[in-house]
Amino acid sequence: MSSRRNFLQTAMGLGVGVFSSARAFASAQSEHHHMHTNRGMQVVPGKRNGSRATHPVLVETPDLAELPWRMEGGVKEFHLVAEPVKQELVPGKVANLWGFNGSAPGPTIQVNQGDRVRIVVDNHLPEPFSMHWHGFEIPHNMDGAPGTSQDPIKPGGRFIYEFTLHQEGTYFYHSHLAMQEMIGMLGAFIMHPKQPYAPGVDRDFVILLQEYAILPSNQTPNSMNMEFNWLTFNGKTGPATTPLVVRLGDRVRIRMINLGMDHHPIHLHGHTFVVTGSEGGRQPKTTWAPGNTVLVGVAQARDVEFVANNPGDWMLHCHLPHHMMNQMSSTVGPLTRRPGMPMGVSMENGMGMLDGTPGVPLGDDYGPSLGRGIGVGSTNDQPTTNGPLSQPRAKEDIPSMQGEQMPGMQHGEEELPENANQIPGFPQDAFMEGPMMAMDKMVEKPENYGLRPGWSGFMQGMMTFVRVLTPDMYDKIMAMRAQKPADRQMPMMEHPHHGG
Ligand SMILES: [Cu+2]
Repeated sequence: MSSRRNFLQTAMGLGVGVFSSARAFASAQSEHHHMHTNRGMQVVPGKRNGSRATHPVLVETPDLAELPWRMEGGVKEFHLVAEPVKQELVPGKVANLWGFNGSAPGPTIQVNQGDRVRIVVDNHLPEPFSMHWHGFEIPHNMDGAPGTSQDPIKPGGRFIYEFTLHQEGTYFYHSHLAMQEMIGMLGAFIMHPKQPYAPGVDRDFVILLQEYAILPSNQTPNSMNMEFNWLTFNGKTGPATTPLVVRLGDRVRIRMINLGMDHHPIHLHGHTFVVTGSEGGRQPKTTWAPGNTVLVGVAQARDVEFVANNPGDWMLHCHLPHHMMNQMSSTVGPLTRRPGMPMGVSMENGMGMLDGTPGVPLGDDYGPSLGRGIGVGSTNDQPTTNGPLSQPRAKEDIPSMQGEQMPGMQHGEEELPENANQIPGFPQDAFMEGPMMAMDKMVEKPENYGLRPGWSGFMQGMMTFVRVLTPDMYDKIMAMRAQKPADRQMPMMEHPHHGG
Protein backbone atom coordinates (compact mmCIF):
# COMPACT_ATOMS: atom_id res chain seq x y z
CA MET A 1 0.00 0.00 0.00
CA SER A 2 1.49 3.30 -1.01
CA SER A 3 2.14 6.01 1.52
CA ARG A 4 -0.24 8.22 -0.41
CA ARG A 5 -3.00 5.74 0.18
CA ASN A 6 -2.20 5.73 3.88
CA PHE A 7 -2.33 9.47 3.92
CA LEU A 8 -5.70 9.46 2.20
CA GLN A 9 -7.15 7.00 4.65
CA THR A 10 -5.93 9.00 7.60
CA ALA A 11 -7.34 12.18 6.15
CA MET A 12 -10.58 10.45 5.36
CA GLY A 13 -10.93 9.17 8.88
CA LEU A 14 -10.53 12.67 10.15
CA GLY A 15 -13.11 14.02 7.75
CA VAL A 16 -15.57 11.34 8.67
CA GLY A 17 -15.11 12.03 12.36
CA VAL A 18 -15.71 15.72 12.09
CA PHE A 19 -19.00 15.19 10.41
CA SER A 20 -20.34 11.96 11.79
CA SER A 21 -20.02 11.81 15.53
CA ALA A 22 -20.83 13.97 18.46
CA ARG A 23 -17.61 12.76 20.04
CA ALA A 24 -15.53 14.29 17.28
CA PHE A 25 -17.54 17.45 17.60
CA ALA A 26 -16.81 17.58 21.32
CA SER A 27 -13.09 17.09 20.79
CA ALA A 28 -13.13 19.85 18.23
CA GLN A 29 -14.61 22.11 20.87
CA SER A 30 -11.59 21.66 23.06
CA GLU A 31 -9.38 23.19 20.39
CA HIS A 32 -10.23 26.74 21.24
CA HIS A 33 -9.05 29.51 18.94
CA HIS A 34 -7.93 27.05 16.35
CA MET A 35 -9.25 27.43 12.84
CA HIS A 36 -10.80 24.32 11.34
CA THR A 37 -11.10 23.56 7.74
CA ASN A 38 -12.14 20.62 5.63
CA ARG A 39 -9.79 21.62 2.86
CA GLY A 40 -7.35 18.98 1.79
CA MET A 41 -9.89 16.35 2.60
CA GLN A 42 -12.04 17.38 -0.29
CA VAL A 43 -10.29 15.06 -2.72
CA VAL A 44 -11.13 12.10 -0.56
CA PRO A 45 -13.99 10.00 -1.85
CA GLY A 46 -16.17 7.94 0.41
CA LYS A 47 -15.19 4.54 1.73
CA ARG A 48 -14.22 2.03 -0.91
CA ASN A 49 -14.23 -1.06 1.26
CA GLY A 50 -16.86 -2.81 -0.75
CA SER A 51 -19.83 -0.96 0.59
CA ARG A 52 -20.90 2.57 -0.04
CA ALA A 53 -20.27 5.26 2.52
CA THR A 54 -22.85 5.20 5.28
CA HIS A 55 -21.87 8.61 6.57
CA PRO A 56 -22.12 12.03 4.94
CA VAL A 57 -19.08 12.85 2.81
CA LEU A 58 -17.85 16.40 2.64
CA VAL A 59 -19.09 18.46 -0.25
CA GLU A 60 -16.68 19.78 -2.85
CA THR A 61 -17.29 23.10 -4.56
CA PRO A 62 -15.02 23.12 -7.62
CA ASP A 63 -13.21 26.43 -8.13
CA LEU A 64 -14.31 27.82 -4.75
CA ALA A 65 -12.87 27.67 -1.26
CA GLU A 66 -14.45 26.37 1.89
CA LEU A 67 -14.96 28.69 4.84
CA PRO A 68 -12.99 27.61 7.95
CA TRP A 69 -14.44 28.01 11.42
CA ARG A 70 -13.28 28.11 15.03
CA MET A 71 -15.04 26.69 18.06
CA GLU A 72 -16.03 29.31 20.64
CA GLY A 73 -17.83 27.91 23.68
CA GLY A 74 -19.67 25.24 21.75
CA VAL A 75 -20.51 27.54 18.85
CA LYS A 76 -19.05 27.13 15.36
CA GLU A 77 -17.89 30.59 14.44
CA PHE A 78 -17.44 31.70 10.85
CA HIS A 79 -16.25 35.01 9.46
CA LEU A 80 -17.54 36.43 6.19
CA VAL A 81 -16.37 39.68 4.62
CA ALA A 82 -18.58 41.25 1.96
CA GLU A 83 -16.29 43.02 -0.47
CA PRO A 84 -15.59 43.93 -4.09
CA VAL A 85 -13.62 41.17 -5.82
CA LYS A 86 -11.85 40.56 -9.11
CA GLN A 87 -13.24 37.29 -10.38
CA GLU A 88 -11.57 35.69 -13.37
CA LEU A 89 -14.42 34.10 -15.26
CA VAL A 90 -12.13 32.59 -17.88
CA PRO A 91 -8.51 33.43 -18.75
CA GLY A 92 -8.55 36.93 -20.20
CA LYS A 93 -11.91 37.95 -18.71
CA VAL A 94 -11.72 39.38 -15.21
CA ALA A 95 -14.96 40.80 -13.85
CA ASN A 96 -15.47 43.41 -11.13
CA LEU A 97 -17.92 41.59 -8.91
CA TRP A 98 -19.01 41.83 -5.31
CA GLY A 99 -18.59 38.70 -3.25
CA PHE A 100 -17.26 37.32 0.01
CA ASN A 101 -13.72 36.64 1.24
CA GLY A 102 -12.15 37.23 -2.15
CA SER A 103 -14.47 35.41 -4.51
CA ALA A 104 -17.92 35.55 -6.06
CA PRO A 105 -19.63 33.30 -5.15
CA GLY A 106 -18.21 33.28 -1.66
CA PRO A 107 -16.75 30.24 0.11
CA THR A 108 -18.92 27.25 0.94
CA ILE A 109 -20.04 26.74 4.53
CA GLN A 110 -20.57 23.18 5.82
CA VAL A 111 -22.18 22.43 9.15
CA ASN A 112 -23.99 19.58 10.86
CA GLN A 113 -27.70 19.51 11.56
CA GLY A 114 -28.14 20.68 15.12
CA ASP A 115 -25.07 22.92 15.17
CA ARG A 116 -25.13 26.27 16.89
CA VAL A 117 -23.37 28.66 14.50
CA ARG A 118 -22.20 32.25 14.71
CA ILE A 119 -21.39 34.14 11.56
CA VAL A 120 -19.53 37.40 11.93
CA VAL A 121 -20.30 39.46 8.84
CA ASP A 122 -18.21 42.51 7.99
CA ASN A 123 -19.31 44.96 5.34
CA HIS A 124 -16.39 46.17 3.24
CA LEU A 125 -18.66 47.34 0.45
CA PRO A 126 -19.12 51.02 -0.40
CA GLU A 127 -22.83 50.81 0.55
CA PRO A 128 -25.12 49.17 3.11
CA PHE A 129 -26.07 45.52 2.85
CA SER A 130 -27.45 42.69 4.92
CA MET A 131 -27.10 38.95 4.75
CA HIS A 132 -30.02 36.64 4.24
CA TRP A 133 -29.91 32.96 5.17
CA HIS A 134 -32.08 31.51 2.45
CA GLY A 135 -34.62 28.98 3.72
CA PHE A 136 -33.31 28.91 7.30
CA GLU A 137 -35.92 28.44 10.00
CA ILE A 138 -34.31 30.83 12.45
CA PRO A 139 -35.49 33.77 14.59
CA HIS A 140 -36.80 36.72 12.60
CA ASN A 141 -34.15 39.14 13.84
CA MET A 142 -31.49 36.86 12.29
CA ASP A 143 -33.18 36.70 8.85
CA GLY A 144 -31.17 39.53 7.28
CA ALA A 145 -34.01 41.31 5.53
CA PRO A 146 -32.72 44.89 5.44
CA GLY A 147 -34.97 47.50 6.99
CA THR A 148 -37.59 44.96 8.05
CA SER A 149 -35.77 42.45 10.24
CA GLN A 150 -32.65 44.50 10.94
CA ASP A 151 -30.93 47.75 10.06
CA PRO A 152 -28.72 47.35 7.03
CA ILE A 153 -25.04 46.88 7.91
CA LYS A 154 -23.33 50.17 7.17
CA PRO A 155 -20.12 50.33 5.12
CA GLY A 156 -17.33 49.41 7.53
CA GLY A 157 -19.88 47.91 9.89
CA ARG A 158 -20.38 44.46 11.33
CA PHE A 159 -23.37 42.30 12.23
CA ILE A 160 -23.13 39.06 14.16
CA TYR A 161 -25.64 36.41 13.21
CA GLU A 162 -26.16 33.49 15.56
CA PHE A 163 -28.63 30.62 15.40
CA THR A 164 -29.12 26.90 15.92
CA LEU A 165 -29.74 24.87 12.78
CA HIS A 166 -32.24 22.07 12.99
CA GLN A 167 -32.58 21.57 9.23
CA GLU A 168 -30.58 19.49 6.76
CA GLY A 169 -29.94 19.97 3.06
CA THR A 170 -28.67 22.43 0.45
CA TYR A 171 -29.06 26.04 1.49
CA PHE A 172 -27.36 29.30 0.62
CA TYR A 173 -26.55 32.77 1.84
CA HIS A 174 -26.87 35.97 -0.15
CA SER A 175 -27.20 39.70 0.12
CA HIS A 176 -30.84 40.65 0.39
CA LEU A 177 -30.49 43.66 -1.88
CA ALA A 178 -31.50 42.79 -5.41
CA MET A 179 -28.78 44.46 -7.40
CA GLN A 180 -26.13 43.15 -5.03
CA GLU A 181 -27.45 39.65 -5.73
CA MET A 182 -26.92 40.30 -9.42
CA ILE A 183 -23.30 41.33 -9.00
CA GLY A 184 -22.31 38.11 -7.32
CA MET A 185 -23.23 38.07 -3.62
CA LEU A 186 -24.05 34.41 -3.10
CA GLY A 187 -22.59 31.39 -1.31
CA ALA A 188 -23.48 27.78 -0.50
CA PHE A 189 -24.47 26.67 3.01
CA ILE A 190 -24.63 22.92 3.37
CA MET A 191 -26.26 21.31 6.41
CA HIS A 192 -25.24 17.67 6.78
CA PRO A 193 -27.98 15.46 8.23
CA LYS A 194 -27.79 13.88 11.68
CA GLN A 195 -29.23 10.71 10.24
CA PRO A 196 -27.18 9.95 7.11
CA TYR A 197 -29.09 9.89 3.83
CA ALA A 198 -29.65 6.45 2.35
CA PRO A 199 -28.20 5.40 0.06
CA GLY A 200 -24.98 7.24 0.85
CA VAL A 201 -22.89 8.79 -1.89
CA ASP A 202 -19.19 8.57 -2.67
CA ARG A 203 -18.91 12.11 -3.97
CA ASP A 204 -20.93 15.21 -3.23
CA PHE A 205 -20.55 18.37 -5.34
CA VAL A 206 -21.96 21.90 -5.19
CA ILE A 207 -22.51 24.11 -8.23
CA LEU A 208 -23.75 27.70 -7.92
CA LEU A 209 -25.39 29.21 -10.99
CA GLN A 210 -25.00 32.91 -11.80
CA GLU A 211 -25.20 35.21 -14.80
CA TYR A 212 -23.79 38.60 -15.74
CA ALA A 213 -24.21 41.18 -18.48
CA ILE A 214 -20.76 42.52 -19.30
CA LEU A 215 -20.21 44.30 -22.57
CA PRO A 216 -17.21 43.35 -24.67
CA SER A 217 -14.07 45.15 -23.44
CA ASN A 218 -15.81 45.93 -20.12
CA GLN A 219 -15.22 44.44 -16.70
CA THR A 220 -18.18 45.60 -14.64
CA PRO A 221 -21.56 43.92 -15.04
CA ASN A 222 -24.68 45.93 -15.73
CA SER A 223 -26.86 44.43 -13.02
CA MET A 224 -29.98 46.14 -14.40
CA ASN A 225 -29.67 44.39 -17.72
CA MET A 226 -31.72 41.33 -18.58
CA GLU A 227 -29.70 39.94 -21.45
CA PHE A 228 -26.81 37.95 -20.03
CA ASN A 229 -23.66 37.09 -21.88
CA TRP A 230 -21.57 35.52 -19.11
CA LEU A 231 -23.02 32.43 -17.47
CA THR A 232 -21.10 30.81 -14.64
CA PHE A 233 -20.74 27.62 -12.61
CA ASN A 234 -19.04 28.50 -9.32
CA GLY A 235 -17.81 31.81 -10.72
CA LYS A 236 -16.20 30.26 -13.78
CA THR A 237 -17.38 29.92 -17.31
CA GLY A 238 -16.48 27.12 -19.73
CA PRO A 239 -13.74 26.07 -20.44
CA ALA A 240 -12.38 27.42 -17.13
CA THR A 241 -14.86 25.40 -15.05
CA THR A 242 -13.11 22.55 -13.24
CA PRO A 243 -14.61 19.17 -14.16
CA LEU A 244 -16.15 16.90 -11.55
CA VAL A 245 -13.82 13.91 -11.59
CA VAL A 246 -15.33 10.68 -10.28
CA ARG A 247 -14.45 7.02 -10.30
CA LEU A 248 -16.42 4.56 -12.38
CA GLY A 249 -19.15 3.10 -10.16
CA ASP A 250 -19.28 5.97 -7.69
CA ARG A 251 -22.65 7.17 -6.50
CA VAL A 252 -22.57 10.92 -7.03
CA ARG A 253 -24.64 13.79 -5.69
CA ILE A 254 -24.64 17.19 -7.36
CA ARG A 255 -26.30 20.06 -5.50
CA MET A 256 -27.19 23.01 -7.71
CA ILE A 257 -28.13 26.46 -6.45
CA ASN A 258 -29.50 29.24 -8.64
CA LEU A 259 -29.61 32.94 -7.93
CA GLY A 260 -30.12 35.14 -10.94
CA MET A 261 -32.77 36.28 -13.39
CA ASP A 262 -33.18 33.01 -15.29
CA HIS A 263 -34.14 29.44 -14.56
CA HIS A 264 -31.57 26.95 -15.73
CA PRO A 265 -32.40 23.48 -17.08
CA ILE A 266 -29.24 21.59 -16.14
CA HIS A 267 -28.61 18.56 -18.29
CA LEU A 268 -26.28 15.62 -17.73
CA HIS A 269 -25.08 13.46 -20.60
CA GLY A 270 -24.82 9.68 -20.50
CA HIS A 271 -26.63 9.08 -17.22
CA THR A 272 -30.06 9.09 -15.64
CA PHE A 273 -30.38 10.77 -12.27
CA VAL A 274 -33.07 11.21 -9.66
CA VAL A 275 -33.89 14.48 -7.93
CA THR A 276 -33.41 13.82 -4.22
CA GLY A 277 -33.62 17.24 -2.65
CA SER A 278 -34.70 20.84 -3.00
CA GLU A 279 -33.96 24.10 -1.22
CA GLY A 280 -36.19 22.68 1.52
CA GLY A 281 -33.99 19.63 2.22
CA ARG A 282 -34.21 15.94 1.42
CA GLN A 283 -37.24 14.73 -0.51
CA PRO A 284 -39.02 11.45 0.23
CA LYS A 285 -37.80 8.58 -1.93
CA THR A 286 -41.28 8.11 -3.35
CA THR A 287 -40.83 11.40 -5.23
CA TRP A 288 -37.55 10.47 -6.92
CA ALA A 289 -38.47 10.44 -10.58
CA PRO A 290 -35.80 9.63 -13.16
CA GLY A 291 -34.53 12.30 -15.54
CA ASN A 292 -31.45 13.76 -17.16
CA THR A 293 -32.41 17.45 -16.99
CA VAL A 294 -33.46 19.32 -13.89
CA LEU A 295 -34.90 22.81 -13.92
CA VAL A 296 -33.21 24.84 -11.22
CA GLY A 297 -35.46 27.82 -10.79
CA VAL A 298 -34.42 31.19 -9.42
CA ALA A 299 -33.87 31.01 -5.64
CA GLN A 300 -34.09 27.23 -5.74
CA ALA A 301 -31.69 24.40 -5.03
CA ARG A 302 -31.89 20.94 -6.55
CA ASP A 303 -29.93 17.85 -5.51
CA VAL A 304 -29.55 15.06 -8.04
CA GLU A 305 -27.99 11.62 -7.54
CA PHE A 306 -26.82 8.96 -9.95
CA VAL A 307 -24.47 6.04 -10.21
CA ALA A 308 -21.61 6.99 -12.50
CA ASN A 309 -21.67 3.71 -14.35
CA ASN A 310 -20.90 4.94 -17.87
CA PRO A 311 -17.25 5.76 -18.50
CA GLY A 312 -16.46 8.94 -20.41
CA ASP A 313 -16.11 12.71 -20.19
CA TRP A 314 -19.77 13.64 -19.95
CA MET A 315 -21.02 17.17 -20.33
CA LEU A 316 -23.02 18.79 -17.56
CA HIS A 317 -24.54 22.04 -18.76
CA CYS A 318 -27.42 24.45 -18.81
CA HIS A 319 -29.49 23.64 -21.86
CA LEU A 320 -30.66 27.17 -22.61
CA PRO A 321 -28.78 27.76 -25.85
CA HIS A 322 -27.72 31.29 -24.94
CA HIS A 323 -26.32 29.96 -21.69
CA MET A 324 -23.90 27.71 -23.57
CA MET A 325 -21.91 30.64 -24.88
CA ASN A 326 -19.46 33.27 -23.71
CA GLN A 327 -19.50 36.96 -24.55
CA MET A 328 -22.87 36.38 -26.16
CA SER A 329 -24.34 39.67 -27.25
CA SER A 330 -26.87 40.83 -29.77
CA THR A 331 -24.81 40.97 -32.88
CA VAL A 332 -21.72 39.03 -32.07
CA GLY A 333 -22.03 36.55 -34.92
CA PRO A 334 -22.23 39.04 -37.76
CA LEU A 335 -19.75 41.30 -36.02
CA THR A 336 -17.08 38.69 -36.34
CA ARG A 337 -17.54 38.83 -40.08
CA ARG A 338 -17.90 42.51 -40.66
CA PRO A 339 -17.45 44.84 -37.71
CA GLY A 340 -20.25 47.29 -37.30
CA MET A 341 -22.91 45.40 -39.20
CA PRO A 342 -26.15 46.98 -37.99
CA MET A 343 -28.94 45.05 -36.35
CA GLY A 344 -31.56 47.00 -34.44
CA VAL A 345 -29.86 49.65 -32.38
CA SER A 346 -26.31 49.49 -31.13
CA MET A 347 -24.99 46.72 -28.93
CA GLU A 348 -24.78 49.11 -25.99
CA ASN A 349 -28.42 50.06 -26.30
CA GLY A 350 -29.45 46.53 -27.05
CA MET A 351 -27.93 45.45 -23.76
CA GLY A 352 -29.42 48.33 -21.85
CA MET A 353 -26.33 50.47 -21.45
CA LEU A 354 -27.33 54.10 -21.45
CA ASP A 355 -24.48 55.85 -23.15
CA GLY A 356 -25.44 59.48 -22.79
CA THR A 357 -27.42 59.74 -25.99
CA PRO A 358 -30.18 62.28 -25.45
CA GLY A 359 -33.55 60.93 -24.46
CA VAL A 360 -35.12 59.09 -21.57
CA PRO A 361 -34.47 55.43 -20.90
CA LEU A 362 -37.91 54.29 -21.96
CA GLY A 363 -38.30 56.79 -24.77
CA ASP A 364 -38.24 56.07 -28.48
CA ASP A 365 -34.47 56.23 -28.55
CA TYR A 366 -34.10 53.24 -26.28
CA GLY A 367 -37.42 51.76 -25.24
CA PRO A 368 -37.91 48.75 -27.46
CA SER A 369 -34.26 47.82 -27.34
CA LEU A 370 -33.68 47.76 -23.61
CA GLY A 371 -33.11 44.54 -21.80
CA ARG A 372 -33.92 41.49 -23.86
CA GLY A 373 -34.90 43.52 -26.90
CA ILE A 374 -32.17 42.51 -29.28
CA GLY A 375 -33.45 44.91 -31.85
CA VAL A 376 -36.82 43.22 -32.22
CA GLY A 377 -39.45 45.91 -32.69
CA SER A 378 -36.79 48.56 -32.67
CA THR A 379 -37.51 51.75 -34.53
CA ASN A 380 -34.09 51.32 -36.06
CA ASP A 381 -35.00 47.91 -37.39
CA GLN A 382 -32.64 46.58 -40.01
CA PRO A 383 -32.53 43.38 -41.97
CA THR A 384 -30.83 40.86 -39.73
CA THR A 385 -29.51 38.64 -42.45
CA ASN A 386 -25.94 37.74 -41.93
CA GLY A 387 -25.73 37.26 -45.65
CA PRO A 388 -24.76 40.05 -47.93
CA LEU A 389 -21.06 39.93 -47.39
CA SER A 390 -19.27 39.62 -50.62
CA GLN A 391 -17.04 36.61 -50.90
CA PRO A 392 -13.89 38.69 -51.45
CA ARG A 393 -14.72 40.79 -48.41
CA ALA A 394 -15.25 37.73 -46.25
CA LYS A 395 -11.94 36.32 -47.35
CA GLU A 396 -10.33 39.56 -46.36
CA ASP A 397 -11.98 39.67 -42.94
CA ILE A 398 -11.76 36.10 -41.74
CA PRO A 399 -7.97 35.69 -41.62
CA SER A 400 -7.62 39.03 -39.89
CA MET A 401 -9.52 37.66 -36.90
CA GLN A 402 -6.69 35.36 -35.99
CA GLY A 403 -4.41 38.23 -35.13
CA GLU A 404 -6.84 39.34 -32.46
CA GLN A 405 -6.77 36.09 -30.58
CA MET A 406 -5.08 35.85 -27.24
CA PRO A 407 -1.76 34.16 -26.89
CA GLY A 408 -2.19 30.54 -25.96
CA MET A 409 -5.26 30.03 -28.05
CA GLN A 410 -5.06 27.37 -30.66
CA HIS A 411 -5.51 28.45 -34.23
CA GLY A 412 -7.14 26.33 -36.82
CA GLU A 413 -7.53 26.55 -40.53
CA GLU A 414 -10.83 27.79 -41.83
CA GLU A 415 -12.94 24.78 -42.62
CA LEU A 416 -15.85 26.57 -44.21
CA PRO A 417 -17.26 26.09 -47.66
CA GLU A 418 -16.55 28.77 -50.26
CA ASN A 419 -20.14 29.93 -50.33
CA ALA A 420 -20.69 30.07 -46.55
CA ASN A 421 -21.38 33.79 -46.57
CA GLN A 422 -24.13 33.38 -49.12
CA ILE A 423 -26.17 31.11 -46.88
CA PRO A 424 -28.81 33.09 -44.92
CA GLY A 425 -28.28 32.66 -41.22
CA PHE A 426 -24.52 32.17 -41.43
CA PRO A 427 -22.71 32.36 -39.10
CA GLN A 428 -24.47 30.67 -36.24
CA ASP A 429 -21.97 28.58 -34.32
CA ALA A 430 -19.20 28.95 -36.86
CA PHE A 431 -18.34 32.30 -35.30
CA MET A 432 -16.89 30.36 -32.42
CA GLU A 433 -14.82 28.27 -34.86
CA GLY A 434 -14.42 25.27 -32.58
CA PRO A 435 -10.73 24.38 -32.35
CA MET A 436 -9.75 27.86 -33.45
CA MET A 437 -11.14 29.17 -30.15
CA ALA A 438 -9.61 26.36 -28.13
CA MET A 439 -7.40 27.26 -25.20
CA ASP A 440 -6.54 23.86 -23.75
CA LYS A 441 -3.17 25.05 -22.52
CA MET A 442 -4.52 28.17 -20.79
CA VAL A 443 -6.94 26.15 -18.69
CA GLU A 444 -4.70 23.14 -18.17
CA LYS A 445 -5.10 21.47 -14.76
CA PRO A 446 -5.11 17.91 -13.46
CA GLU A 447 -8.88 17.63 -13.77
CA ASN A 448 -8.61 18.36 -17.51
CA TYR A 449 -5.85 15.85 -18.10
CA GLY A 450 -6.50 13.50 -20.99
CA LEU A 451 -9.46 15.33 -22.48
CA ARG A 452 -9.75 15.27 -26.24
CA PRO A 453 -7.36 17.83 -27.80
CA GLY A 454 -9.22 21.01 -28.74
CA TRP A 455 -12.00 20.26 -26.23
CA SER A 456 -11.88 23.76 -24.76
CA GLY A 457 -13.09 25.32 -28.00
CA PHE A 458 -16.46 23.73 -27.42
CA MET A 459 -16.99 24.50 -23.75
CA GLN A 460 -18.56 27.83 -22.96
CA GLY A 461 -20.94 29.37 -20.47
CA MET A 462 -22.61 27.05 -17.98
CA MET A 463 -20.71 23.94 -19.01
CA THR A 464 -18.49 21.47 -17.26
CA PHE A 465 -17.76 17.77 -17.35
CA VAL A 466 -18.59 14.87 -15.14
CA ARG A 467 -15.57 12.73 -15.92
CA VAL A 468 -16.37 9.10 -15.13
CA LEU A 469 -12.95 7.50 -15.10
CA THR A 470 -11.53 4.02 -14.81
CA PRO A 471 -9.57 3.48 -11.58
CA ASP A 472 -6.19 3.89 -13.33
CA MET A 473 -6.99 7.25 -14.84
CA TYR A 474 -8.82 8.40 -11.74
CA ASP A 475 -5.86 7.61 -9.49
CA LYS A 476 -3.49 9.30 -11.90
CA ILE A 477 -5.48 12.53 -11.86
CA MET A 478 -5.92 12.47 -8.09
CA ALA A 479 -2.17 11.97 -7.69
CA MET A 480 -1.50 14.98 -9.94
CA ARG A 481 -4.03 17.02 -8.02
CA ALA A 482 -2.36 16.21 -4.71
CA GLN A 483 0.93 17.66 -5.91
CA LYS A 484 1.80 21.32 -5.62
CA PRO A 485 1.33 22.95 -9.01
CA ALA A 486 5.07 23.58 -9.29
CA ASP A 487 5.87 19.93 -8.66
CA ARG A 488 3.25 18.55 -10.96
CA GLN A 489 4.46 15.95 -13.38
CA MET A 490 1.86 16.57 -15.98
CA PRO A 491 2.64 14.94 -19.27
CA MET A 492 2.25 17.36 -22.14
CA MET A 493 -1.17 17.35 -23.60
CA GLU A 494 -1.57 16.56 -27.23
CA HIS A 495 -2.64 19.49 -29.31
CA PRO A 496 -4.09 19.33 -32.77
CA HIS A 497 -1.78 20.28 -35.60
CA HIS A 498 -3.36 21.97 -38.49
CA GLY A 499 -2.44 21.99 -42.11
CA GLY A 500 -0.37 18.84 -41.77
CU1 LIG B 1 -29.23 28.62 -18.15
